[in-house]
Amino acid sequence: MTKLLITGGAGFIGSNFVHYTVKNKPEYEITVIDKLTYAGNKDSLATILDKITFVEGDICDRELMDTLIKDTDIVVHFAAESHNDNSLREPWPFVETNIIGTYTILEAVRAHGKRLHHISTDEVFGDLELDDPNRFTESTPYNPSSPYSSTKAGSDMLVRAWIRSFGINATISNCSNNYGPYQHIEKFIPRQITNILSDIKPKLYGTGEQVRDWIHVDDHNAAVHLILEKGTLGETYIIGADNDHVNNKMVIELICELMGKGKDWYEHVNDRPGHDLRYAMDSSKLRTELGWEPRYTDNQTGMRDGLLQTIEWYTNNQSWWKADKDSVEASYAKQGQ
Ligand code: NAD
Ligand code: TDX
Repeated sequence: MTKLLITGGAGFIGSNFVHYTVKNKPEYEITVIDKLTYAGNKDSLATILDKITFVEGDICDRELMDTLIKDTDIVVHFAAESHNDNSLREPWPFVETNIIGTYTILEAVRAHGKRLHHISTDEVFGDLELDDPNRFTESTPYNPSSPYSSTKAGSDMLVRAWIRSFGINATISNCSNNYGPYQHIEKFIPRQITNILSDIKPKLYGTGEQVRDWIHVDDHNAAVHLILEKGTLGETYIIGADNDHVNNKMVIELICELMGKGKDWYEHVNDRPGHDLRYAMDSSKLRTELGWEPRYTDNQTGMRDGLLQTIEWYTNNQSWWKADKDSVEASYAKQGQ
């Protein structure tokens, strides 16, 4: 058995990764380390808690991370503060977890000679103009806009430096916007689905012309496993499902339609300050070198099947999100959002 330490495994992508690994990769013995911040939820792992070891703790805790990493083979590092809107209200937790937390993991990985895969985002590249046909590649220069994306860029730079200066065995992936089950309802897609389920109109920031290159979380996690199995050490891989023709307005209209509402049953609210316009990812390296393909695709928006599955999950799992709904909406209402 290979020992896998998953940081942030009670969060959205991390918990889906743990489910995916338990189901499809029996060769791994899994330990999750998670601080259980407002974004972490142990209930997301409830059905598989007997198949994993769960440690509640902080990735900034040097002693804890040293002990855990000494006793593992591979670290997959998802833990982060992840929400742009929160980073505009209170940046410090982003600096602490994303930068100091990643540094702490890197030092333990270096001390014990372990393999690391670092999970990152397309937002490190900044944004493109709405009419720019270019896509981000592995060699696009970093140009982050928000406190969130700048701390993710900082964490990627630390990993790159530890690879070059200390020769650690690490890979990095930068993925576009994920959607799927277990995503916190502060985020765009689950916020709108749970709004409709709560009889609240969905909320579109500004004009809704902004483009996010959406990918289903299982497609992201399948790519991460492929990188662990076949990726070249020291390399960065872009992960994206070619949905850069879909803007926020189209997504909100599709959610309204799929949930039986008129396609205009939403309202415009205040825009996000510094709102990135367009993200678009060129994942050819991952596709040609490692043979990855997304499974959630279709001819219309590339999202219909994945959104239907996600809507069904939020409809059938209301106890997972209901308790947070009022406070999330109250906090957005203060910003006119
Ligand atoms: P999330 O906010 O849903 O989950 C983050 C998890 O990390 C939570 O369980 C939280 O409790 C935990 N955590 C936070 N601070 C911690 C700390 N100091 N110590 C230990 N655990 C801590 O985030 P997500 O959307 O699942 O994102 C996971 C990773 O993927 C992040 O690194 C993010 O930057 C990256 N990413 C996210 C997306 C996306 O669309 N959500 C896209 C690309 C990359
Ligand atoms: O209510 C909303 N209405 C709205 O129009 C919310 C919450 C968002 N939006 C817009 C803002 C963005 O253009 O939808 C888009 C997506 O917003 P978020 O879900 O907040 O995601 P984003 O800011 O794009 O960042 C996400 O993808 C990249 C993740 O949160 C990051 O962790 C990841 O790195």
